[in-house]
Amino acid sequence: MKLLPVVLVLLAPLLTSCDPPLLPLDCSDIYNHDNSRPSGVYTTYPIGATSAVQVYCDMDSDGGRWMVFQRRMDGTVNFYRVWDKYKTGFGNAAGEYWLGLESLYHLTRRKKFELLVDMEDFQGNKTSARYSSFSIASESYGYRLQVSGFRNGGAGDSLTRHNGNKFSTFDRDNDRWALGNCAKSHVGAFWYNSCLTANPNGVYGGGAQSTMTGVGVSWYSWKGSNYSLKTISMKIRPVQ
Ligand SMILES: [Ca+2]
Repeated sequence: MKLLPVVLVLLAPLLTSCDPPLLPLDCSDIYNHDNSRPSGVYTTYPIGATSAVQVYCDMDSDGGRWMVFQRRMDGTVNFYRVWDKYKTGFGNAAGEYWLGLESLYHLTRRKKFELLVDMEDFQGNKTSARYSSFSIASESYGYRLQVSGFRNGGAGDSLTRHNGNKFSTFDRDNDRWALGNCAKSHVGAFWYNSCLTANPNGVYGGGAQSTMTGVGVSWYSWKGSNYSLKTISMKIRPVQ
């Protein structure tokens, strides 16, 4: 009867030495390990130990812990890309980038996430939209989007219309427009319906565009279909 505590005490150092090294899945894991970490670029492992990927963590907005999976800010990265690039990701975590659908799928499969979309126009006005639930399906289901629970931060809701749609690129037409390809006609890649109320991966260009209708970086419920935003970022964090 007296042996058990002794055995546990002897085993304790062994058990703790078996703890795996910290391999954060997302920005929330980084924050929870050390909540003094500032916003910036961090290495995460959304798919597993061999899948190190650089991401931008927003540790400031509304309590922080946000993992950015999409960001436009200066037009330096081309977002008109093929399916395989949207699957694996591209760009630079310190600037414009797309994390990758495969990483997003593995993240949202493991935990329940909420979504924040931050945006800014060329006059310096900033606003946002928030969704209490965000996940995507696997590639065999076209990375179908599940988004719900809209809460207005001033930008209005331009994403609920995309709920339930598969992802489409110019070389992979999964949209609901039978007569054409939304990714081609709107020069982007997204969970297109037939076709869109938001085009975060559209063509980067300055503000109001009279000659580039519907192809800019848009969020219809805030600035309409012909205004291409200065910045937009889509970020997720686990629901606590
Ligand atoms: Ca189509």
